[in-house]
Amino acid sequence: MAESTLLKLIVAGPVGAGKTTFIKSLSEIPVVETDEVASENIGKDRTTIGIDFGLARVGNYEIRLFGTPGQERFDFMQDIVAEGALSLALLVSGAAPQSLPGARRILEYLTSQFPMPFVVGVTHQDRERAWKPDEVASFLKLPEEQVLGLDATSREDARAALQRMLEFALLGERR
Ligand SMILES: Nc1nc2c(ncn2[C@@H]2O[C@H](COP(=O)(O)OP(=O)(O)O)[C@@H](O)[C@H]2O)c(=O)[nH]1
Ligand SMILES: [Mg+2]
Repeated sequence: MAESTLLKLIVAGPVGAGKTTFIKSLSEIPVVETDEVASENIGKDRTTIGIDFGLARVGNYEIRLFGTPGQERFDFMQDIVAEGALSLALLVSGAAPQSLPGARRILEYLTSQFPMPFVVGVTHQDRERAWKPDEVASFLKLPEEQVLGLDATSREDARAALQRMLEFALLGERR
C-alpha cells in the first residue's frame, strides 16, 4: 500500500467561529481538546485556550488539523501552531458578523507571518439570516471562490471545506 502524505493544516478564527466543532466533524480520532473555563466574558462558558488536534484522511493524504485559540491573549500560541503548516482555514461565524474585524486581524497576522494559501469558511449557514459567504468575501476583499459557507456541525460540509482547502494548498504549492 502506498505511504500516505502527511499534511498540516491550521484552523483559526475568533472565539465561537466553530473551530473545535469543525475539527470534530472531520476527525477520525477523538479530538484532543484543551477547552478551559473562559476567563473573559465571551458569551460562552468554555473556550479553547490551547490547541485542538484532529486527524482526517482525504485520498492518500493524512491531514493533521490544528485549531488555534481565538482569544487575543493567546496570540503567541498561533505562532507555535502555525509553524510548518501547509494551509489555513480561517473560520468566522456568519451569525456573528461583529466578529469579522477580529477575523480579519487574525488572517492578516497569520498570512503575514506565515505566507500560505488559505480559505475562509463562514459557519452557521444552517441558521437564518447568517451572513453569506459572498458578503464575507466582500468584507474581507477576497475573491468569492476563496470563501465558502458551511455548517461546521455537518461532516459533509466540513469535508467539502477541507477538500477546497487542499485544492488551494496544493495549487498554492505549485506556484
Ligand atoms: N448551528 C450551528 N452551530 C455551530 C456551527 N459551528 C459551530 N456551532 C456551535 O457554536 C458554538 C461554538 O463553536 P466552537 O466550535 O466551540 O467554536 P470555537 O470557539 O471556534 O472553537 C458551539 O456550540 C457549536 O456547536 C454551525 O455551523 N452551525
Ligand atoms: Mg474551540
